[in-house]
Amino acid sequence: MLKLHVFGPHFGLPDGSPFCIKALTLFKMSGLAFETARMSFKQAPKSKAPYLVDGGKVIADSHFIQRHLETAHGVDFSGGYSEADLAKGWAISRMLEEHFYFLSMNIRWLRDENFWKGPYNFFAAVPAPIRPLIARLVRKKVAKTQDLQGLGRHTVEERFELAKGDLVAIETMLKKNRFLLGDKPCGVDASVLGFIWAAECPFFKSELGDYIRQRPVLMNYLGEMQQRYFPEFPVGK
Ligand SMILES: N[C@@H](CCC(=O)N[C@@H](CS)C(=O)NCC(=O)O)C(=O)O
Repeated sequence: MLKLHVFGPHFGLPDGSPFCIKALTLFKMSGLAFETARMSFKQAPKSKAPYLVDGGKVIADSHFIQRHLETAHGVDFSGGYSEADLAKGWAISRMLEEHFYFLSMNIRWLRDENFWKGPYNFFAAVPAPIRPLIARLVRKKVAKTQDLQGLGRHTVEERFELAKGDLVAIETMLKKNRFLLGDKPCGVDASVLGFIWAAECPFFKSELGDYIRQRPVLMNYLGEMQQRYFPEFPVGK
């Protein structure tokens, strides 16, 4: 049995991590039977979730999980789109996963009002007396990552402008199409769903969430994808 290791539902979303929502969506698109299990940092090959256990193999990273489903299980995530369209899809997924993700993460992890009611819950398994200490240490690591990566050195307004640029790019594509590349969903939609949904999450106080909620094209897309793949997790709740 294919076992996908994730963090689990949080904040009204199918998972606390956009990468895990992406991987869950890929599985739902694939039609393959699978189970989910809680991730373990000891087992995770790259100390990150999601990862997939398939027989004796452990595959880390949502991209390599997708590739494994394609090569070992014959799943076609191309949606039949042309090479040129799939190239756009690749660029959009990298934009979301290597750029937008960090802008969104900054809002959740580095703002007190969001951190203590949000990501702090990820530390629930840590013994209570040292929980705040461990959480602060990890939060420091997140701040350092943001600083080294560079996005953390911008002002709040500059980060918002950059994130909005990503959202406008997606909205522009969605104005012509029901799904990112056309009238049927394909692999890149798993990524778009994960990252836009996580950023919209109304549990957090976020200018990105407020912005997305004012964009009917993005909200309709989120609603349609959620209904199709996660009917048990209504958008905006
Ligand atoms: N490139 C990876 C990124 C996965 C990732 O960054 N996961 C985060 C959660 S959003 C994680 O597990 N972080 C734990 C850590 O870095 O310690 C993928 O596509 O799966």
